Amino acid sequence: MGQVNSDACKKEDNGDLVSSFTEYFKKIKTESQIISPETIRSIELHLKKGNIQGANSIIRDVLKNIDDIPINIAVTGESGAGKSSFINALREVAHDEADAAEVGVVETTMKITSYKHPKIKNLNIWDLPGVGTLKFPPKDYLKKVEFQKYDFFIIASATRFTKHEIDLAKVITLMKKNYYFVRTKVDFDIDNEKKCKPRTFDREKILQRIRNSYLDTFRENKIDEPQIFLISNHNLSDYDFPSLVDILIKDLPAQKRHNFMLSLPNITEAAIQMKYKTSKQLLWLEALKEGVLAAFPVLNSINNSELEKLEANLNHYQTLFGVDDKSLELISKDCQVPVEKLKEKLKSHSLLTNKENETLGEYLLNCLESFLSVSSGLLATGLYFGKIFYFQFLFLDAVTEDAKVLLREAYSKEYLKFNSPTATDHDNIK
Ligand SMILES: Nc1nc2c(ncn2[C@@H]2O[C@H](COP(=O)(O)OP(=O)(O)O)[C@@H](O)[C@H]2O)c(=O)[nH]1
Ligand SMILES: [Mg+2]
Repeated sequence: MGQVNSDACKKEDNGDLVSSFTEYFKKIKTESQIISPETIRSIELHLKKGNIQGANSIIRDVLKNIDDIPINIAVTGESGAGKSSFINALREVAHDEADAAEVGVVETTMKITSYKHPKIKNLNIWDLPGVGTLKFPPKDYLKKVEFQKYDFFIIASATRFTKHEIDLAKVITLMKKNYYFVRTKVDFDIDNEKKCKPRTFDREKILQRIRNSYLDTFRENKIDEPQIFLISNHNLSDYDFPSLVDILIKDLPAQKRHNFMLSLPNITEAAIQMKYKTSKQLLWLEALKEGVLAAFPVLNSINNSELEKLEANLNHYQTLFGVDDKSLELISKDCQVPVEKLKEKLKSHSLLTNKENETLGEYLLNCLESFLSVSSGLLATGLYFGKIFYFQFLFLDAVTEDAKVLLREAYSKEYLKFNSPTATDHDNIK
């Protein structure tokens, strides 16, 4: 693709810039945009008037806050409801890790504990004792737990929701905050039914029956029919957890979505895709902020300082997408596959290692050429970004693909473990 190597391309053109920006953000559903529709409109307006500086200054302001914006999630429910397990699952922390929330501990005090997300530094999940534990009226309870600081409340239960919890939900609404009822341990209900009534077992019917039983309680207590999410903390990808995540993202203000989406565990391809989409939006904004070039940059020479930047960027993406060395070691232990075998399946780990008979610059350029030829849009925009951004787009694609490959591998290992009596015969990745 001669286009990539070419040095002299189109002139800078505001028309292109406006339409590319608008086109790009129009394609993203409003509920997953990481900047508000008003901000998008005002950037567009500046671009239309040819005021690139004005547009850049808005983008700069947005980007300044996006990484540091705090997210505080409250998880409340009676002892045994599965709060600690839920918090560990959200943070992708195993129960036996040092900073895990302790599971199976009976709470009798008003102790509130906060858990930092291991990768998203300003995301905290708060483990709150149940409103019924100390028999506080909901208003006093909310005052005690400093309700203002939370973005939303998860009200968890493994059985029925008590009158205290339903009243709490009403007061949370009065305080203009969102709450979500989460019914944990549905795997338990499903397994029980399967064992007790193997012949008439119908998973969907059971889930619907559980859901309906709650809707009746909510109706009786005169609260607007809220959604209830049935989940298993032992298997987040199953049941309603993915729908809960979709709703949470939609309900969050745009500027909080980026960090929240990045914090999600890699439980499904859809979750990985969400991380990809949010990172790509951010990269577009960063590239625009740095300024658009009049010509396509020369890509096949990379100096040391650029290489350092690229390495840091690739490591950052690998960590966020759970394909860094540390994560691979954990996966290797779980799946009992050597790290080196896993790496053979992944793209991102070989991107910055030296190649024989080829300089790193030439190698990356080749990767980039094939990447740009399939990822329509980046060149079709008529916009040219700084050199580093093309590599970042390439890295982002590679780590996304790697995360999906690992998810499939992990799933196939689990599948083999549970379904094949001779699982060990198949236990090596081919
Ligand atoms: N089967 C199943 N067990 C769960 C689930 N969530 C939690 N548990 C178990 O329920 C018990 C109490 O969980 P924990 O997270 O400590 O509840 P907490 O007291 O609300 O923090 C522990 O033995 C957990 O392993 C779930 O979704 N499914
Ligand atoms: Mg607990």
